[in-house]
Amino acid sequence: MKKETTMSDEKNTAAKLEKIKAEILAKYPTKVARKRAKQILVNRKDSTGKVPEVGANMRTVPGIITQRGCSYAGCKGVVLGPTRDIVNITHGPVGCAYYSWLTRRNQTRPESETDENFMTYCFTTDMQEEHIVFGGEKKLKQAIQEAYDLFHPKAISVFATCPVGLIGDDIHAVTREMKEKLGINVFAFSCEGYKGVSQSAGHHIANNGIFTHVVGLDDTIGKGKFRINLLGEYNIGGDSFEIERILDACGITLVSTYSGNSSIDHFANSHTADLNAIMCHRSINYMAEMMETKFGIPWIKVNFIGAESTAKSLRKIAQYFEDEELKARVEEVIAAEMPAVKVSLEKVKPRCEGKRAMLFVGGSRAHHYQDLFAELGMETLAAGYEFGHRDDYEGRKVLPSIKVDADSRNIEELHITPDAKRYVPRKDEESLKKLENEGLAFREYEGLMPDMKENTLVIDDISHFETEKLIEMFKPDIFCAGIKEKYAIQKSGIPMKQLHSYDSGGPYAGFKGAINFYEEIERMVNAKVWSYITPPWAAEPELSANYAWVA
Ligand code: CFM
Repeated sequence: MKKETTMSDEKNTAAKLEKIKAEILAKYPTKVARKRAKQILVNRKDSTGKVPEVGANMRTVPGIITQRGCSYAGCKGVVLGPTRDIVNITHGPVGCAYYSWLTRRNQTRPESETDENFMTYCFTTDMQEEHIVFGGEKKLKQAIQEAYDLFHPKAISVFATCPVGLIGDDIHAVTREMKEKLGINVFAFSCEGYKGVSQSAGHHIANNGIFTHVVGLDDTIGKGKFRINLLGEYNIGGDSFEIERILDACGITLVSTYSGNSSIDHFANSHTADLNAIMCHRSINYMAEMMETKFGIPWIKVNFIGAESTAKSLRKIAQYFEDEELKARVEEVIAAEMPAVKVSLEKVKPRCEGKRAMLFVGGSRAHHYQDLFAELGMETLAAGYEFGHRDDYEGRKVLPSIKVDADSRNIEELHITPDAKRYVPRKDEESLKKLENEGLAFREYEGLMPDMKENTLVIDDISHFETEKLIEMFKPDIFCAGIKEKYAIQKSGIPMKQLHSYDSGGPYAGFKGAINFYEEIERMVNAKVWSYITPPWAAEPELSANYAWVA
């Protein structure tokens, strides 16, 4: 029989979590502990329903092993990486290009045999010491010319790595010159790795660059009565393919996805859509805002992770278009898809119910995947983002109170105004108000914390040490994070699921994706294999080695 939780139980849990937090902080020097204290919170609403303020988007203390990546990774890898027909050149040392080459499992499907796919290539200027000393602009020009001669792409983009910013190569002047010379779209991103405090800065820089150089170049209004863009969906493990299948079945036309399974032509035309549906708020909310201001396209938040969440998101889109036929079609699709979901859940839920998960991923998945675990009857004990901002945790209502620090001020904010000819509000304020009164929220994202159960732990930018501590103290049934954490967690005897690359699995979005996820998690949380492992540090707490010096 399920035990009912009483008020005093909850107080006990809260006190226990505060104690765990204190234990973790006790290991840090005072200054570091003070900073981390703002980033490690017990999730609790006050009497007005407000969640506590979280310290987020702050610099990681040097020496702490963080999960975070860099600005270049966010710009080149995350936002531009999944677009198949732009030649993306990394201007920098070869390592930056090599280690960001196809590591994210984003898939693509060219529409025809003549449609290019450059994603399998690794383009780089391979800077050497002489370019660092004497400048790399000449080398960059040569690289752009060479890429053009070999591939004749529609567009070439250039991404700055740390040394490029340090030596001051003017990559924008080079791309302007080459754009004129070659007659194709050539543009650059000043996304040096050190900009901002994480890959989040790179997302913003990527949004600004695509908006400035690509969006709005093609005004052709395509076919379809219900035309939307899907923002912040990157087709990891084929997620976009599943979402496309569902939207298609509903009769909803996808003008562009940012940027899973996308082409530069989709971006160029995306300002003709009538709605922006945002999956990953963190990486792409800037684009939604700019498109609304310049072209009049409203945006709503959606989530296609989880079968119920998918159904809810489809209903939201149908509600926006205020079309009875579309609403009926969406209900038909949901009704056709749900039986298989139910069959799967009936099979796996009894073996998952009550198990406990921890999720520490990026800037949206630590929230979205809680829905999938909830569908399995599993509890999320602790969660957090690598690089989310306060609005991702607490909701967009806190935006006006976020202090802009020097690191954020470093990232350009574009000042967008309505387009003189092409600004067409898709709905007037009155219709938006009416829809809002009917429960459809525009320009709104509630954040991870209000949705998460109270008396759970929320940790921003979790460190390796904290990860180990959580595992030791809670022994969760599954831990979700990335490749850097994977093996240490498994060696601790806990099943580990990568929620960035999905290991080799997926898709997990949409209805079919949900079934894939249920079945995989059921296998993982019931597999005993990890508990049989004796980690190397249990047998030999300190590894020793001798330095060998060969003269
Ligand atoms: Fe958005 Fe992403 Fe994520 Fe992200 Fe990422 Fe990713 Fe991610 Mo890895 S854009 S914030 S920068 S949903 S690569 S597809 S999985 S950290 S939670």
